Amino acid sequence: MTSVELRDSILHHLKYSLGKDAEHAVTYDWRMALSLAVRDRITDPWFDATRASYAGQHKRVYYLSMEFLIGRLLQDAIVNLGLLETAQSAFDEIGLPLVDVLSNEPDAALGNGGLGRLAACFIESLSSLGVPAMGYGIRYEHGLFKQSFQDGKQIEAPEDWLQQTHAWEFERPESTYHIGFGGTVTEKNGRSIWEPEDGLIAQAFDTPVIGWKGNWANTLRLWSARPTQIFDLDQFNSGDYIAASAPETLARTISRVLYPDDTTPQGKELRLKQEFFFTAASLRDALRRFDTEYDDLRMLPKKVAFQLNDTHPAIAGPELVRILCDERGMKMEDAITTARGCLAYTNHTLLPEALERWSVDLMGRLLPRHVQIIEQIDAAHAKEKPKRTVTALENGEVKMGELAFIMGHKVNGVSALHTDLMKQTVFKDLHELHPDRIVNQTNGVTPRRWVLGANPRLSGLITDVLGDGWVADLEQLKGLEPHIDDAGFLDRFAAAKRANKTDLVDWVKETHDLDLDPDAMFDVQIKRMHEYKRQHLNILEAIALWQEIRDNPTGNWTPRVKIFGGKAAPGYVFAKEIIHLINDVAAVLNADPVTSKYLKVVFLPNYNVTMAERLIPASDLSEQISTAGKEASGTGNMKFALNGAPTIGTLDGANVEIREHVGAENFFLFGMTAPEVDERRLLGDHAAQAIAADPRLARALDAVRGDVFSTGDAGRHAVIADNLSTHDYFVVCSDFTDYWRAQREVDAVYADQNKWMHMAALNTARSGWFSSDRSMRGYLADIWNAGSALPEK
Ligand code: 6GP
Repeated sequence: MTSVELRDSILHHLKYSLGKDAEHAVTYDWRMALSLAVRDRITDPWFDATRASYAGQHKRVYYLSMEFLIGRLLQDAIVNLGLLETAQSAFDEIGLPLVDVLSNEPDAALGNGGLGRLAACFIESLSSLGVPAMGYGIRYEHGLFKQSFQDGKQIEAPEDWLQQTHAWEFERPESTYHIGFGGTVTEKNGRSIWEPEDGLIAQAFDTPVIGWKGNWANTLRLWSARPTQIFDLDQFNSGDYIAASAPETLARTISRVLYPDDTTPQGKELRLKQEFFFTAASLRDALRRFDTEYDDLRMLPKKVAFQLNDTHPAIAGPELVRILCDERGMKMEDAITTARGCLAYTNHTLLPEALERWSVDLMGRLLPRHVQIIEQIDAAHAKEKPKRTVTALENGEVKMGELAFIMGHKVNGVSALHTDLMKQTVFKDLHELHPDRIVNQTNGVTPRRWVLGANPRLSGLITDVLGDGWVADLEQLKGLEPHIDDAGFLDRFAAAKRANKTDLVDWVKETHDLDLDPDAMFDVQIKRMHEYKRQHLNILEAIALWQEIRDNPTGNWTPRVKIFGGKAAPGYVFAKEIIHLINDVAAVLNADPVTSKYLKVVFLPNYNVTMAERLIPASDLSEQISTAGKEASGTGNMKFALNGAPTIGTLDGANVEIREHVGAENFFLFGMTAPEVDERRLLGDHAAQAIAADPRLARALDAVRGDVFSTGDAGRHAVIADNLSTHDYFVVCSDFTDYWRAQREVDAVYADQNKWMHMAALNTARSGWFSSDRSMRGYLADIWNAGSALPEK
């Protein structure tokens, strides 16, 4: 497509789809027109992919996920279609900067963090690999809340991405399913029949997801809830307008808002309804597609794979059994075996509080038949493993992790360490019963969005050296290694980083009126706020460093900017305290005339996918400092390494594998290992011991406890100091001293820019394994037994 053709298509959509004339069009109109013009280019490959999937009778992969943290889609689509330069020239002619148009798009935040972003990377990779696949989720009206700060405290406001038309989606008024709740189960001719009392309609909205080079496109199908009946006309006529629209309001509530909890579920009825709602609709939809092609249900495991993204869709097990058995007449045991053949489960966290459990009372009220079926699943499992069994139903609760495990033919962890820990801890008993069921699939990230799209400068350099094959085959980045010492390579590498940093500096100045020095080290921790991720360890180190610089202001300090970004779940009080502390510390440090040229702290509000795309290419140091054993994998860690930011980190999650790939000498390791953490906790006074042994730590904690960072409100951060000095479950104090040491090592290397850039470049060259294409190939081979529908090249 030429830029003239694209321009004409944009102008056509501006006029005929948006009803605007160019003279009066605002950025929003141009962005919509460009999106529609680009969407047109996706439609043919999308249809072709659908046809090819049917024609080849390929096995289909269905990725069931409560969250898809897709972010902005326009640039991604343009990049994958190879239209970036074309779009650039089209807008040069129109007379508008393309960046302004692209940044007009809202950031679709239909997820909380890692789990949701992973789903988005996976869907893109499946398209790039040409695998017939579909993502199924919920079309939340309101995504993750917007975060702002008032006096340093987090304020939440509703997110509103659907206020504007969503340019990418196609509404499917014909693709609807009735989803029931409640009611009774009756027996007729030996069959159980569930007669729900209430119900609502799930309606599909499709977003095409185009793969690299536009060769294949899959669908992200999101369900929206609507009532079976719009409103009660009698009530309306009698004047009771509110009661008349009650059923509508109730139904729509189901897809109204994303639960803002990351890794800690809330046992709320609405949440269970959301889970059943999207899972049941997705299963029905997939079975309808299967029925158009095959007439033998026993073919199901050969032709259909359902991946459960954590336990949120785990009700898929009993629901699929119910359909096969009650509705399609399969024998219960066959139904269980058939369902298991299709289902697999990914676990994303070992935090005990994160494992979903529903009271049997609640589930029985909403899904009476499913509780019966879960009992039968347990009974069948006990029969299969008569010696010693583990059940999903226990003590009046349904344990969704156990249910997903028992109903999945494979269960996977998301990094090597996490998978091992799964076997030793949460699923120890089940693993002993089914030693072949647990497999590892280390996470990955899509290079299209996280390198090519987000970091055009670095990508340009890589492509100059290697050609563009690396984009679809990220391990080719290894080919950079022999060039690192070529004349000019490191200079170009450093220049790209420097220019990215300058862009960030300009943006921070413009949006937050803060002055940052692009020569300072940009030390970045961006992720959800959680005690296990230990943002408080990071800020304690900043405080200690500040105190030390004040003691010795003429010392040879390496200038640093500590950048934070991340949201706390609205109900997670302690995480919000940490945000407050970081903001208060920032205010004091940044105003200090003596130290601020060496050390600044910035907490950027409303961290989201778009901000990550801006920050990661401009980062020097990646903070991955979770308590060992707690971060299942991490995926931000991979994005930083790929973009040439070495890690300071613990041996946790995928950090372990990143360190193996980039080399121990290119990774700043500190802290206890997972077994050491467990052992340390056995000491009742581990925090007190650590504080007594390290005067720096003691002094930093004193500053937190006192009024150094709480002008006019002395003691407002004492909760944090007290928590850390007493039980300190996440062993912040015990890891502090080694963290401090590793940070000083970072300073020393950074002071030698040649050495630093060498290390940074090696991080890029050796991180190609962390592509989500590699993850997807692993799932295809080890879990789904499926493959690409594209002809081999
Ligand atoms: C996250 C894990 O915390 C993170 O370590 C991992 O990289 C990511 O999943 C993708 O696997 N877990 C969640 O976001 C979550 O909500 C229930 O788990």
